[in-house]
Amino acid sequence: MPDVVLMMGSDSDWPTLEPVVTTLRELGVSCTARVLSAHRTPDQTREFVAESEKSGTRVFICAAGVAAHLAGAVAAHTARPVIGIPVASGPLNGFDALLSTVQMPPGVPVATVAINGAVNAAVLAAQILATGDAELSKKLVKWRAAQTSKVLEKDQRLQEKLKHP
Ligand code: RP5
Repeated sequence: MPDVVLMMGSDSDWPTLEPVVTTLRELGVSCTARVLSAHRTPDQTREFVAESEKSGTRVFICAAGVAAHLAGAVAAHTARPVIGIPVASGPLNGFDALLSTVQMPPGVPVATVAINGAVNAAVLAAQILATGDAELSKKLVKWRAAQTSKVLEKDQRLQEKLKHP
């Protein structure tokens, strides 16, 4: 089993979550993705968490919309870090999922990123793994430096536009 597993409540969440996989791949972190729901497939969800933990998964990323209990349900079954992504689906645009994901009782944490925060979930997972992996730590520093360069280039382009309107 890869270091990171991404679990999502529905395949309708996938377009929002694809950047989790692309970002982890950019960083060279092994990952897989599954559709498993806390409400619709509770037994399979519990079994998958136990199986993943046994075979070496180190971080779980769980994403769901509306009454989003997937991350909390997974956190109830593992002591490995769980990152929650509230997904904006349904009439409340993710506010419901945000509260369902973030408001965990003391003792069962879910590290919740922003609504639809796929990239940050991937980066956070990599940062957790990098605490024990010097190579990955270097890759993360490079990835952040590339991000800095992109912003500086954008600023440069804006300055040029302002000079020559
Ligand atoms: C949640 O319900 C899923 O995570 C998804 O965001 C939402 C809608 O699911 P579908 O009806 O599209 O399967 O459990």
